Amino acid sequence: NTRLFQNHIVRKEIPLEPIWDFHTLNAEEEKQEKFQMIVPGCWESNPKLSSYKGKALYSKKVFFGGNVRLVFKGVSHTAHVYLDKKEVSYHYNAYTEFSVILEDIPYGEHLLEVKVDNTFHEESALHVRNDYYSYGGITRPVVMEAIDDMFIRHIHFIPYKENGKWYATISAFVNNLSSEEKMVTLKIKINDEEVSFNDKALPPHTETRMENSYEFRSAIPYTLENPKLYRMEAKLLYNEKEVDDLIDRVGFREIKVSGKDILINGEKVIIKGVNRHEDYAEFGCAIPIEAMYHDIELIKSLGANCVRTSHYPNDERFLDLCDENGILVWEESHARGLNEEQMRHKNFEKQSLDCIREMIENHINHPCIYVWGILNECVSNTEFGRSCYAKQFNYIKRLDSSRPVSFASLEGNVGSDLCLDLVDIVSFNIYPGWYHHTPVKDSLKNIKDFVNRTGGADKPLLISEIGAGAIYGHRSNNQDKWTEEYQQYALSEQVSSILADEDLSGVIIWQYADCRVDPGWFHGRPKTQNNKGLVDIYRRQKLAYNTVKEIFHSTLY
Ligand code: ADA
Repeated sequence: NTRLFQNHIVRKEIPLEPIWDFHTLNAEEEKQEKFQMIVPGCWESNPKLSSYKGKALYSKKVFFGGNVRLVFKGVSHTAHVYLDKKEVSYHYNAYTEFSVILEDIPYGEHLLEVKVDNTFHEESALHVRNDYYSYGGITRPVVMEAIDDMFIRHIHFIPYKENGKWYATISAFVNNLSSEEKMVTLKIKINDEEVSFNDKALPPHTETRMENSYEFRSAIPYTLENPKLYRMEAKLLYNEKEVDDLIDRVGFREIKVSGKDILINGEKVIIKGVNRHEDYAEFGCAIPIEAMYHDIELIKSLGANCVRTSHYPNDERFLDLCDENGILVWEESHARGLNEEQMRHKNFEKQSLDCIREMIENHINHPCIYVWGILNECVSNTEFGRSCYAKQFNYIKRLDSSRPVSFASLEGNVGSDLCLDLVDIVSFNIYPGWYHHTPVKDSLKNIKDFVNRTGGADKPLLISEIGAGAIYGHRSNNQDKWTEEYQQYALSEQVSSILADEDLSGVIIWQYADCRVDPGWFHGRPKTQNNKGLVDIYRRQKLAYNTVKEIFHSTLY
């Protein structure tokens, strides 16, 4: 399943069994060794391929015909899709969904193939050797759906409050694949209220957008304490017959910033969060739902109210879990630590904007998402860098102006950052007590003094990363780095200083769990992992987990 609830009653799914044929490919793209591979999954989960960087071919015979929508929730990280040996789709980036419409396919057996590449090839601007691992494979779910000539691609729902009443702007994106104009009616039901777009003409071979705002009288707001979700069911009718449907979940809540506060439904919230990579011991980035759920339980038990999806959009099932559990999500477009030369890569702009569009178009309805983030620790202190940040923020606001935007700036940019006027929330990643020994309070003062002299003054200020490394089980009382004791001490200082500072809107700890990193980082990353997790890659709790838990639980809000 791609989601944690039923998405269709009318539209039918064509089952795809999870085991695919799989071949590694050589440089000439000739088939090499054969395996069977589970989808979704990372090929690194196969002991023979645990460090395989290269190309591979997934193949599967499927019986179907007619019009079909084939959806890939994530292929890591470059994909070419073929039907009966003909290329039907290309997609770059592991962390966003893409789909292809196959029209008028004759009924019978067809060969579906996906060529996957996880190398840092020259077309790749965002997947580069980094402080996390770019896994290989069809790493998120795949679905095949039989569709009519007319189908609903998205229903976007943006709630807002006016004069004490709840409204929502609903935008529907409906496609007509046929060569004739079609008159349709779209009915959207939320709880016991129904709204509709009646007798709309869909021109041939195009997507039609319909939009309107409605009042919802019986709406119960979505809060962190009571994350009330509503089922939103859209049905498309042609000649009074139901030809397609789409079911999603929505919530009534508003995120605003006012002065230095972040407000949810008008109430100030203090962020107590964790950064999370999608990485879990032997599963790599293809985390099974049971393990995702375990993360949610550990994060809730920590007393955290936020996850930052560092540094890319997440599997939508994890967002579904956050929606259900009232956990705020800073969802981030893909990029980490790119220098100016990397940002001048010929594909950087297109790949970044594609990632932003795919993230927002697919995730806009999640009430848990309270910030759209971009470009973690990239060059926000040069004119060229600023032009990239500005372009991406403009693009986000065009796609969704209902949420604040931010980016995590580098501690080294205190004094030189040029982009703080572009955001709604100012955020800095800092490592006092780890990479340097300025006392935490002095580090915070330096940031505040600087921010107050920029376009970021009078905006909420978040510490989007802070932390220290520890190797699970490495215990000693000598206060040496990499011991669990030292990490516990450092985090206790860091987190309590931030939460005691009334000028700050909160903290997002680096990081929830240890993660694998690119081998090029081995020298500062024992075990080739980023060891700053509160839990290790198997989710075993380090001493710091309990210390942070105590601090989070004793901080109100
Ligand atoms: C940065 C970066 C993280 C991680 C962290 C660290 O702030 O955003 O991805 O690399 O530093 O562990 O040093």
